[in-house]
Amino acid sequence: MASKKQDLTVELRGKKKEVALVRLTRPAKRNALSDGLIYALRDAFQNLPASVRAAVIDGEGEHFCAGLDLSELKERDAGQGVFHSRTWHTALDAVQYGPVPVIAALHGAVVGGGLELASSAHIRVADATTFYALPEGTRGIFVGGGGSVRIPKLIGVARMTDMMLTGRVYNAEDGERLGLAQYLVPEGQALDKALALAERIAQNAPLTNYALTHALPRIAEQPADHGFMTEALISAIAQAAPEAKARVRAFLEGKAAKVQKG
Ligand code: 1HE
Repeated sequence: MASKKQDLTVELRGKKKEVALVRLTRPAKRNALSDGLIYALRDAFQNLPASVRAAVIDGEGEHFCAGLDLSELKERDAGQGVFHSRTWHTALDAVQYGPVPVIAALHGAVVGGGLELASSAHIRVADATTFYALPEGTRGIFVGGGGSVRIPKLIGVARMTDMMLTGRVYNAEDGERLGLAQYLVPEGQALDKALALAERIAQNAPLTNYALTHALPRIAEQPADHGFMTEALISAIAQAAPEAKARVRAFLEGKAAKVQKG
């Protein structure tokens, strides 16, 4: 089952349709993010079917995403520019703070707004062809899709500043070493790896996944004292769920998997 909006498809995978594969399908323009595509992304993540427990984003063709559609960067005045940036914020917030964990499967160019989109996912899997850049600096503009908030959390302010000031491009190995991606796989294998991770994540208790995607990033922003309190609240809520009790009981009865050496 697949649905199609502007340059975007949503396909449900898995026995219970528990994984949504959200694909950018504008390869002729390197999946550049037009306004229509940004709205389609927002709508897709705000309207995931109830069966979905995890999602994967990928891009059709040789590149994940070339960022903002530069052909639409016409003469916006300052007010329209603010509105445009806020539209991106809404869409990428729908990715980060939607109902389920999201994994970005990366290959080829992950640049500008493409890196902003990838940064809004919870896990990034990159194949060996992946490269990362923030060409905004050299195009006389600035990030506007939440990159200045999210990217420093992955690689630090100094590295992002360098990428924008100098146009520095990081390759796939650099990206994994620095924390732009958590997984590095051979060419052509990012989607399969991301789908396998999504399938595994989909088996977690939904409340644990929700705590990880909604509570953890907020706890990390809180002063420690507030963070400890929020942690106590969310962990108490998670462990009170019948599903948590059943999972712990299964382990104690020797019916659940042990942690295996990595
Ligand atoms: C585009 C875009 C785009 C390609 N907007 N049309 N992003 C950038 O500055 C990156 C610009 N793109 C590139 O550097 C390269 O296209 C790539 C490295 C991504 C891919 O190179 P390549 O050789 O595979 O493709 P290409 O021949 O450059 O592009 C194929 C077509 O896609 C071509 O159009 P055509 O009609 O001539 O075939 C390109 O014009 C088109 N295309 N990228 C529009 N980005 C919220 S603020 C975010 C701010 C930003 O993201 S700024 C960074 C924008």
